[in-house]
Amino acid sequence: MRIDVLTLFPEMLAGPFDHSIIGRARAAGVLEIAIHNPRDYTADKHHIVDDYAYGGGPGMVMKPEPFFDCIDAVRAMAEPPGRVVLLTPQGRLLNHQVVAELAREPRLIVVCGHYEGVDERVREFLVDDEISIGDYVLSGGEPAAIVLVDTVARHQPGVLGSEASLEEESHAQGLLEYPQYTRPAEYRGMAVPDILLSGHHAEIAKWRRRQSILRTARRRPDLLAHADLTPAERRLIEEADAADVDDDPA
Ligand code: 4G0
Repeated sequence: MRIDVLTLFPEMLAGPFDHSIIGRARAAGVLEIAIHNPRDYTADKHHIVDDYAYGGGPGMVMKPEPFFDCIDAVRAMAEPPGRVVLLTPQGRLLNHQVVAELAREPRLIVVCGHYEGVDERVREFLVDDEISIGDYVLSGGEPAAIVLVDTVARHQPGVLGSEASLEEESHAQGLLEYPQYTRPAEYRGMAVPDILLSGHHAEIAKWRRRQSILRTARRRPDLLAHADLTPAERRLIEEADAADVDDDPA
């Protein structure tokens, strides 16, 4: 997969794309990332990328020409043309399903906006998809682009340790993850649950499943609507609700 990112602040993206999951995906050759600055595609002496809003009002609006010209040039660099994704608080909310959908694309062109937004003609005639990473406003789209690229990179085959790890992960199953422990077995009087030290793999799997279900019911009941639970597991939630079992502070 190839991802082209358009940003007026390329320095904000260089570091994050060289490390951790994204760095590994690039090193493995399953993800190619190229960063472009629309300012480099301006023709005027001062390389102006923003202007006052028609009709007045506070704040600057990003001009259309640098985006159209930059995307024309970027499209000519590789095939296929690629879906143009704008990161905006007005987009559809990013979740596991949207990530999986985007990760199947052979190429994405990701646009980071700034100021009060971008000229509406960019959105209407250049952008194919508008995505939001959550219901809050950022100073610019760059942090959202890092989130989008990271999540999409994790879905590329061969990026995570094993193919199974993505499927087992939180949200793929529609459930939150179970609690994890490592050594020591007791630390400052805080013990690891006995079951995890027992070596009974079937019992451990049952305990973890139960923890995932109860934790999801407690913290994110909205996720349970789409979770694949047996009737017995649905009853478990009702019993837990009644008895208030579970020592989760959340
Ligand atoms: C476009 C994304 C870009 C329009 C970008 C702001 C939050 C997100 C930006 C605006 C962003 C998100 C209309 C304010 C840049 N903030 N939630 N800021 N407007 O994904």
